[in-house]
Amino acid sequence: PSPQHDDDLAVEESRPEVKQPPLYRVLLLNDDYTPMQFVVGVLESVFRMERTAATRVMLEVHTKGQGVCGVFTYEIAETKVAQVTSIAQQQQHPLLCTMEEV
Ligand code: TYC
Repeated sequence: PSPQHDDDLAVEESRPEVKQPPLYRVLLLNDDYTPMQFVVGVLESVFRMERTAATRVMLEVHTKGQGVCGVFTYEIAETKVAQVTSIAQQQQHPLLCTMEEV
């Protein structure tokens, strides 16, 4: 690459080579029907949370309407949303999971 941009200059080598990718929050939304234990299980399996953290996030969603499951790059966030949606649909729960740029 031509040395016209700062990122290409050898004297700037201690700086990151490229910009950080955009990040996305994955959110769970509350509903009246999905069992609490199912939501805790989803947070443990899809988001690799310990039972205590999963229970805390589930209760935050339950009381506040939504909650953050984690922050990821686009493809990882998209995959986790798809995993949650698939598991919920298989079990016929109306659980909704979405993502938004941080
Ligand atoms: N509100 C649900 C209940 O009372 C529990 C629940 C929590 C549902 C979190 C969805 O994302 C959710 N059974």
